[in-house]
Amino acid sequence: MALKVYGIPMSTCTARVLSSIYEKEADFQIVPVNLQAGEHKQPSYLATKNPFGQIPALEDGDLTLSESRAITKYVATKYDKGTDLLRLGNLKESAMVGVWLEVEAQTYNPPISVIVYQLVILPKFGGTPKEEVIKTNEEKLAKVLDVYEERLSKSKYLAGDFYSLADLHHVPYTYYMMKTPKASLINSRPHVKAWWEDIMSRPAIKKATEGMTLA
Ligand code: GS8
Repeated sequence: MALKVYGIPMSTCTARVLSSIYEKEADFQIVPVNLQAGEHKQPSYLATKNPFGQIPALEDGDLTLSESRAITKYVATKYDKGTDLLRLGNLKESAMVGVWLEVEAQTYNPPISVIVYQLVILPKFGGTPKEEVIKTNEEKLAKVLDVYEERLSKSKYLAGDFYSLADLHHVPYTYYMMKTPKASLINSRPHVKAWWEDIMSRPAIKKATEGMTLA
């Protein structure tokens, strides 16, 4: 039975889920959620998809999941075919994937999601970006990316010399930031830039980002 993804491809967290599904070559269908109409805040969505009223959600038979990063882990674990995203057959490698999954969620995502909100999402809805907020988060992200530059000078990908879910989780927000002048944060660091270009050359990531039309 095909997976059902509730969301919209232009949403960052939906794109994260779609990236993992494409990497695993799994069958799926997307069930669009009309955010403008507030469909994600309706009692039936809250009761059956996500009590926090957000996209994406995943349905696989009688299992319903929310939280994009939990969904990608489920997809990566469930399917043998496609890219080995978790390296579960190798304890040390999978532990390193775990480390960099945490780094993305706890350290990279907080500043980059603010930058993308300010420069991409807010202007789409008529808001004005706050320079001070952008500057603070740019400084934070620059420090994080200095660590990435060092790391990626020693290994091709974050968890080691293999592409993993940890790299994939960076895709959606980085993709939108690369459409802004803050792309310089990536482009000014040669190893980070090469890593990003490598990720973007992957067929699964090309497909997932095709739908990211917000920027
Ligand atoms: C965040 C989901 C989220 O922010 C996850 O799935 O990773 N931690 C969660 N969803 C946003 C769209 S971002 O692509 C959303 O649903 N926004 C509408 C709203 O909050 O009302």
